[in-house]
Amino acid sequence: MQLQLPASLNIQDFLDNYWQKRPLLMRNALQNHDFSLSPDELAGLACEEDVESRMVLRHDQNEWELRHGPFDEQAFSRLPDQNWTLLVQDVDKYLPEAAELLRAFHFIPSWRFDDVMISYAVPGGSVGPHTDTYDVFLVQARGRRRWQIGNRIGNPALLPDLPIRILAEFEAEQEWLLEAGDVLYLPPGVAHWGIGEDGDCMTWSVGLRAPSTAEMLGSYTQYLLDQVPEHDHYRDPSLSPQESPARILPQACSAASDALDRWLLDPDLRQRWFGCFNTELKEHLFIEPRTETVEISRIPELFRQHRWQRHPFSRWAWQEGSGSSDLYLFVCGELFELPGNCRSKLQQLCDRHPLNQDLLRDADPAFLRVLARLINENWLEPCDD
Ligand SMILES: [Mn+2]
Repeated sequence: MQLQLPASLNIQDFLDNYWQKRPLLMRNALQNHDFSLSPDELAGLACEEDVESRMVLRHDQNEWELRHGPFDEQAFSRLPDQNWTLLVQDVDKYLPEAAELLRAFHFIPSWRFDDVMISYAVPGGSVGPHTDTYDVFLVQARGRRRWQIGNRIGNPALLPDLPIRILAEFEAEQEWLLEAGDVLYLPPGVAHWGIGEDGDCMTWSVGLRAPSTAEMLGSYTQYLLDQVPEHDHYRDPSLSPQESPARILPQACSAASDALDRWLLDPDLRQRWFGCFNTELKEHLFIEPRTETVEISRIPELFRQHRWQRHPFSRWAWQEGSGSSDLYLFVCGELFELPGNCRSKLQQLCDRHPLNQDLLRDADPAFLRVLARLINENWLEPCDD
């Protein structure tokens, strides 16, 4: 299943002219997807311990309440008829039909996706006008939601003393009523406000990952700390007696920056870090390794017995290597190095669903060794369908 862009637009046009630039409303863009998940089933998910969920209630003009899940059944029985919404994060990790939705957006690199968040809203229900720092595809799955969008704003003023980020000022520049199957794309920073219109309004939000530069710097320096040997220390440039012993000469500064740059600017380290960083799991998502480990010799048998899939929590990416190996595979924050003849296998492993015995045909032993690790970590698992 694929996203149906408006007839006048091909994928390249979309990427050139809209992606990260301007909003686009796509009517009937996802007609055949399985959106049968009911509000009750969503509420059921919101009651589960490991699932991240929240509820937003609007009591008055500027009075908003945020409740955190997990919820119990009682929490749902005492809600008003209007002005509240339930949001459940990471539904793609739990429901195959939500994971399937991500594949409709195959034209965006898969490691850029964060999650599918599903929201249910009663009439008037919303999280208020706000901006996000990432791209989002808002997919109307059931019922109708009224979307208003405003300007793209850099650093907007927020209403004070609220548990959620709501814009102090919001002026709608465009307004649409989305019906089931319609998709609204929003780039980062566009003010938006989506309000439930009917009693059965469900929106599936496909959210991208956009780490802040501060977050990346923090992660990269942390990564470097594990690489830099302890015996690497500051060393003086050639010294001469100084008129003022307290003065820091430019040569001394350069010596320090050179020492830092050797690590900060190392292209191979940056490349390795970027792949690991982008495939790290969110903290609350944990994949339990297999209790009984699998040897390489058993892999053919396991692939005869089952088809396989990447664990729904797991994150995958690959790159041409720039250091000791031709290819780098990144899974859940870990790097695996492979020789160049594994390229097409690697691509299958990261992109195909489900995986079958094709994956093993003429595979290099190095590839099979990696497969055994992936199976033992449970990053690859048998798939039931
Ligand atoms: Mn939003």
